Amino acid sequence: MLRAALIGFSSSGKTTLFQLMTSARDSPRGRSDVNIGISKVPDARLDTLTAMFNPRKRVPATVEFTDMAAPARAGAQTLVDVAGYKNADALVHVIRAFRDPAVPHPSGAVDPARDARAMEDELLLADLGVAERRLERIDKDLKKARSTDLEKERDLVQRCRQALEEGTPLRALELAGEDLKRLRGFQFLSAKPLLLVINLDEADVAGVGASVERAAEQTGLIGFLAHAATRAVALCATIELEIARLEGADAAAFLADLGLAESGLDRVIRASYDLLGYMSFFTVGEDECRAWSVARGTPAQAAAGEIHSDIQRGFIRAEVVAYDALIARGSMAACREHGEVRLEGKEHIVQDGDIINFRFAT
Ligand SMILES: Nc1nc2c(ncn2[C@@H]2O[C@H](COP(=O)(O)OP(=O)(O)O)[C@@H](O)[C@H]2O)c(=O)[nH]1
Ligand SMILES: [Mg+2]
Repeated sequence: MLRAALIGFSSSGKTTLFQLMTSARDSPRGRSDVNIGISKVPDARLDTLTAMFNPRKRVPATVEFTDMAAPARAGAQTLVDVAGYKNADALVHVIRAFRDPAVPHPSGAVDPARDARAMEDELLLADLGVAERRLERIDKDLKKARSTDLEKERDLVQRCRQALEEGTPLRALELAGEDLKRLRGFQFLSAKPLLLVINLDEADVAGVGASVERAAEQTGLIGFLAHAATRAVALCATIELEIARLEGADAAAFLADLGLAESGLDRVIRASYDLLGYMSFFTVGEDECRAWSVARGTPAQAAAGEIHSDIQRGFIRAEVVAYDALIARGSMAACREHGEVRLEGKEHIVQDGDIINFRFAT
């Protein structure tokens, strides 16, 4: 499951957004300052499959959101201590753009671009600390014994340190392959994909809010959209909360009034999903129709592991039908007749929308 952490300065709207996004809520044991909740990934294909198979259960893919008490302003608290950020696949930075004088801004004035930069600086600083500590450790170890592996790691971490010192977030290095693997263990915060949620003023939703570009332009955040592994969504958390309380048809009418095609909830989840290059495959049957999320490029055997480690271990074959083929033929039986159910091996790369039946031995 995809895990996203909400970050942002105090009173930016994190908890409001969290309430909007998630149904379940709880705190890890002994901590009242952390909320963890689950969001369902909206996917019309799952609705279509559910209508086709009429299963007892319909289970969408999910995203986990974490909301924590955060620094009141830049520098007030180091982020690196916060384990929840480190374990996240992506960071969702909630940026205050609403003006409401009844909610004081911790830095005195509303300035979205300043907050975005300040948060980036926090991430860079936290990572710089991690990189420096690691380099000290590596140097010590290299004095004791030579190791080409450690030397490679030193070169990489030095490259990271240099980037951080120059103010470049590690996500901009677009590391791949072995470098990426080496870096994974560090959980560098600035290496994580970043979603900016521009929390607009009520008055701006219907106008600038209808397009992210316009909202980013108006709030001075347009420059950030060009950054690597960075995306933005513009919404007004309090209005979205109102919409979420309405019934389906009323909610749709409210959205249409504002000139919006999709709720903020759906946009945030979709953007997080895209940002990480996630996609869905489906399992179908009378018992349940279910969406599973995996990163693009995931082979069939690893995808099976999303469902159960036994299925991954005992993997024999995957029976795969493309979503469009199933919809065009109308049933699994018809797909079988037309040779559209393929038998794939463990290396087969799962495609978005694949309907898969895993064959496995236990
Ligand atoms: N006017 C307005 N107020 C908001 C909006 N989003 C959040 N707030 C208010 O700002 C205050 C702080 O919000 P909260 O979600 O607790 O911020 P957090 O500290 O980042 O978790 C609350 O009183 C919210 O009701 C918004 O879009 N517009
Ligand atoms: Mg909060």
